[in-house]
Amino acid sequence: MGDKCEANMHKNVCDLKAMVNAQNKRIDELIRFIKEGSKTDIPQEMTWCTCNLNPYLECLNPDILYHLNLDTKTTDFPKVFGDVRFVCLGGTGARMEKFANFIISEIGLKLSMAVELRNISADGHRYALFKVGPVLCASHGIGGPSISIVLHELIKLVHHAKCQDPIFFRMGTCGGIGVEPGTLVITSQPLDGQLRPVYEVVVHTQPQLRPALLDQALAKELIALSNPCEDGYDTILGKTLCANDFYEGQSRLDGAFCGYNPQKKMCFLQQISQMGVVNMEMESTAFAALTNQAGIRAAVICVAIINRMEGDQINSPECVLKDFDQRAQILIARYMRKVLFKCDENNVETCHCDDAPGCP
Ligand code: R2B
Repeated sequence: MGDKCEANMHKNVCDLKAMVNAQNKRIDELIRFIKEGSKTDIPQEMTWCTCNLNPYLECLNPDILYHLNLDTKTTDFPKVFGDVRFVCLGGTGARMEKFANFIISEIGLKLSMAVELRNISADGHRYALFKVGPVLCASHGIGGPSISIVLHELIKLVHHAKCQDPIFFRMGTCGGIGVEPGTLVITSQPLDGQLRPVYEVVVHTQPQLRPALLDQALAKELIALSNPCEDGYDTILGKTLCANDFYEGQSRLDGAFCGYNPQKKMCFLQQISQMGVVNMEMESTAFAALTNQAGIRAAVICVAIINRMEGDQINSPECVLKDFDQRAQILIARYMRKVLFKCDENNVETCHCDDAPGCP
């Protein structure tokens, strides 16, 4: 390793230490926010800045994004991915392929781009990745570890590609807490299983708590784009409990094991509901923490497929679940049209969108 690289690294390690101290301060602020509820605003600092990233990245030549089956030697990142404005993640490859096809027509891409739709990461055999114009669509699997891996690589991808202020979305399904199935939930604050607004990463045996913060302005913009009367369903903003498990971690009574009774379960659900938790899923803290660390604006939008106050098993018919699945996609497409074509569909006056399909 050259002297210059070593000196750079030393400086970057100092910067990183300063960043960790700043993050610890922010975690204290956040814990205060959670205790005081909505009396205070969530502290916000959002700027996409590659200076927050791993200082050792610059010394990698090539950088291999192993799980996405991409590397900086054989792919010209700025050329292939430089135009990416939105990175959308969802659990399965099938959902993301469907979303990629949907977005083609929603943002009016030419047919030739649709013909070229292919899973860029197919040979990695882990995640799916599709690119449709300025939109990247990636699958993330289930849980924090799975989404964390793909996010590390997607953040490096947008960094190597020199993307300008990319916005990240996670779309998915969730259990509603006192919320009717079909309701679209936008997360204001993800909480971990201990109800902390953080994502815990164990580094060298030591737990590090990373602030799990999402962009509040983006969440509000998304809510403003919903239209309950026309949509036929509600879109709400609330806290999300992010569990590390689908069964006991979410107080279900239908797992292979269960060490509590129905009263304990209901008591827990009531407790989190009173704290403002409206849904449960399994990726939001990791997603919020990693995007926040990179200074990337991000939002989590999940459709409730069950009201957990009423049961544990998901027994809605396939066609109902399919309809639910589209709801986050529709809202994200509206947001993209607004950004790409300066088109606010709830406010015809501000619409300058000759090319925009479906705009008034
Ligand atoms: C919602 O659904 C999945 C579990 O079935 C998980 O990814 C989540 O967050």
